[in-house]
Amino acid sequence: MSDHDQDDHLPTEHDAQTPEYKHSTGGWGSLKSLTRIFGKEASTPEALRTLERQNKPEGVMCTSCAWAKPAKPHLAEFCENGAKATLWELTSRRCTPEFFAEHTLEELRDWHDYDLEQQGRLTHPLRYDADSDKYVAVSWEEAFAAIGAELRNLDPKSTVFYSSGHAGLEASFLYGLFARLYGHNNLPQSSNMCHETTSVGLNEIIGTPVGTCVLDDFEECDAIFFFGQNPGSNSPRFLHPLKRAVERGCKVVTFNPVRERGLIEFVDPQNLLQMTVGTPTKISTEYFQVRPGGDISALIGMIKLVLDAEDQAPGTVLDRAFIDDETGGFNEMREAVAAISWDEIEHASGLTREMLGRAADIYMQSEKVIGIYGMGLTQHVHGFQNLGMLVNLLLLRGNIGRPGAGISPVRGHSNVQGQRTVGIAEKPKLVPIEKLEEMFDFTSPRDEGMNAVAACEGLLEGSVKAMILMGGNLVRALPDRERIEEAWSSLDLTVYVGTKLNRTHLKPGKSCYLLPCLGRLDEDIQASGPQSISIECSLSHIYGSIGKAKPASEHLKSEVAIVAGMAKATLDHNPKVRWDEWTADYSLIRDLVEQSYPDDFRDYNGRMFEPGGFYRGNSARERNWQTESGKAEFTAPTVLSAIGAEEAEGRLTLITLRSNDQFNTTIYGFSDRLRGLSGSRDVILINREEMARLDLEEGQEVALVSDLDDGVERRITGLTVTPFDLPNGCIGGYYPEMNVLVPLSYHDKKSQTPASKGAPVRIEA
Ligand SMILES: Nc1nc2c(c(=O)[nH]1)N[C@H]1C(S)=C(S)[C@@H](COP(=O)(O)OP(=O)(O)OC[C@H]3O[C@@H](n4cnc5c(=O)[nH]c(N)nc54)[C@H](O)[C@@H]3O)O[C@H]1N2
Ligand SMILES: Nc1nc2c(c(=O)[nH]1)N[C@H]1C(S)=C(S)[C@@H](COP(=O)(O)OP(=O)(O)OC[C@H]3O[C@@H](n4cnc5c(=O)[nH]c(N)nc54)[C@H](O)[C@@H]3O)O[C@H]1N2
Ligand SMILES: [Mo]
Repeated sequence: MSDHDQDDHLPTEHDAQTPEYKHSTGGWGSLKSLTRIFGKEASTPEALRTLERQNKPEGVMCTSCAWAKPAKPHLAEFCENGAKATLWELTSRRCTPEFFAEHTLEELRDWHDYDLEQQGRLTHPLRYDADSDKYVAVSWEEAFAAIGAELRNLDPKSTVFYSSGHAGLEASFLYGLFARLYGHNNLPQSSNMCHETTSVGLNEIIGTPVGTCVLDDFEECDAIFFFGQNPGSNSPRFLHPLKRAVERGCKVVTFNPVRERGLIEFVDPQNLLQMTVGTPTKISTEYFQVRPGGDISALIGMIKLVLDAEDQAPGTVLDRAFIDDETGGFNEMREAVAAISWDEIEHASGLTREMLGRAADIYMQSEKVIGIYGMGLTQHVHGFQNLGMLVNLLLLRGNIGRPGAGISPVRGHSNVQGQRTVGIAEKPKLVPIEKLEEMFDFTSPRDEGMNAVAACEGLLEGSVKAMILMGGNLVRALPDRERIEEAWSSLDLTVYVGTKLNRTHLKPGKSCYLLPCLGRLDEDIQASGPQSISIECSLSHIYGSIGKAKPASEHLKSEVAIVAGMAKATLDHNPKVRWDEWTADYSLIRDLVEQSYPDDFRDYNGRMFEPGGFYRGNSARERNWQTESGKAEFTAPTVLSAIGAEEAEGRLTLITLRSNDQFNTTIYGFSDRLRGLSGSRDVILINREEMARLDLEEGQEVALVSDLDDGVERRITGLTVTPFDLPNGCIGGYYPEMNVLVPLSYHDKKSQTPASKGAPVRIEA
């Protein structure tokens, strides 16, 4: 079957690909998977000590997802994936200059991504030597001086400073400041491929770029509507408040083309009684396998039914006062919805009127409703309309801006939201530019910088000359991977700040440095003593985090120190800009953040270790709508599906999925335990009816080709046909393997978030 089964370092727990998984999320399955990783990652006792402190007040904040950390944590306040991330970072394996002396980059490019990261933590700053095609050790001084010299030679506007959402608020604030002092706003971030639809969309319609809920809302809500977010794999600690909500009678209504385990049932690994007796908690009251992109129509259907109910019993269903006082665009939305027929809705959503009636009934019977969503709504060409329809539904009954209700995007990387809060943004209007200019006595660039898609376009056309990556693995994570990888080598300068070796590091620009940083779990000692950092979660709370693990090597530097080192070597002296003092004492950086964002970060240093984090507030939660109109805006639908390509004979919609055994481009193993799959990630998932229609056999090898008519050939071969319960017309595959097939130009209309859940493809037998 798979090419990985023979590998001895790979999991052997589920050798066969069994689409029917019998066990719940959490429970023994997750403990077993953890034990497997713990052995495999060759971790240290340090790792166990770290896990004990994970996500607790005065502890260390998980490096995995961005879910909130409760004020009263569990004894073990981490999930399977948080533990994996910790073990992954605290491995005892080391990727040293001796390793690089033995391997050219050309040779390493033949390795599997998994094997690259398995070499362990990077230990020394490295310079790429083109003559030998190898990385060689270099001193920090030499590296900074060379990077500074290159940057001084380049036009700042031709350089790009990327952040993956790993680095803390302190390093991120300095990184954004460095970019602006140097002369650009080219600050793309991982969220550009992720929740940019949220940042742009929610901002336009309710005047906030982030969600409006806090943890307490989950203790009060009567119903949760879940669209395209998979907590079992991607934010497992969320399963605890979810389970508590269900147990006190809250209804959960789920829309997802895949029947995801964590949304069906849950066994609490922290609850010994439940583990031994083994009765799982049923999570979803209703589970609808919507067609990919069909959420717009599903929501239109529900909105229609709510409006009908109001017509039948006027004054009993809608929150009229709220709609009149707080919102705009209701009538336009109502007319647009009325013009759409049930046939259209049923076709586009793949759901019947009766099913949507059940969902609408739950909505109308519930006083307090939360709308949850993730990549299933954001990564679409009409992602904005997805969000618009969900917000419409909530606004009808005043479900934004009161306790127990609201809209809650579940964010990805642990500090992805926070980085945006402190200035990682390509749009200067999102940053207090004037204040920064005053504080640091400089003139900041006012023109809009590049987001991830614009940076790729610049790379392809040759106008981008340098890429500095604060974390991330962009040649894997970006759409149109093959074209991007090819163009990458033409860069004049590439600087990679990371913890472990990845594919992108094997693509050097003409001048290239690989700089190893401390991870968040590592002890960070600077001139004034041990340092702490801070992060922001999905629910807009800020938490201090203290790493205590012994660093992988004495040569590592913190991200703060690396940003400062590069900046000092690049910029002219400015007495207001004190890189050395800031590096010596991060509390001084927090003072600067507080000065720049006084409302959000009041008494930052004083409050950062408050149990449960401190809340930086949210305007929409207070019904203070910071939109153009000053109101919350209804959105009139203009499309029936979020998919950007028309339906056509033989055309299928590809949804790219994550397994519970990966964190983005980091692949921990080849098991997708919660979906009952394992062994290989080079598969296409497809239902048996489609298989018969397309004349495909289980286990057959096929190729997948892009079916977007843009003249670019995109193809992946050697994929194994694997039967899986999905709606007709769509297939599933794994991210990042499938990124070759997601076209760069195929993205959300407003935010340019790549449409990774809706790429048009064709199967070639
Ligand atoms: N273990 C683990 N945890 C992670 C990550 C990881 O890779 N691994 N990544 C982190 C990051 S950066 C992020 S952004 C988050 C991502 O977390 P999620 O937002 O959960 O993202 P995905 O798993 O990509 O997709 C979510 C769900 O969308 C469904 N879906 C696909 N298309 C559609 C559609 O058209 N409509 C609907 N309703 N559903 C659809 C899929 O079946 C899937 O269950 O997770 C974070 N946490
Ligand atoms: N087709 C498809 N494409 C997608 C997605 C999808 O669902 N489908 N999802 C998109 C999403 S949501 C996202 S967020 C992006 C993610 O894309 P990326 O930003 O590329 O994120 P990661 O894969 O998390 O980056 C992993 C690397 O970060 C480095 N790293 C880890 N910890 C640290 C640290 O503490 N500091 C530093 N400096 N480096 C560190 C390590 O070297 C590691 O190899 O991919 C996007 N691409
Ligand atoms: Mo993400």
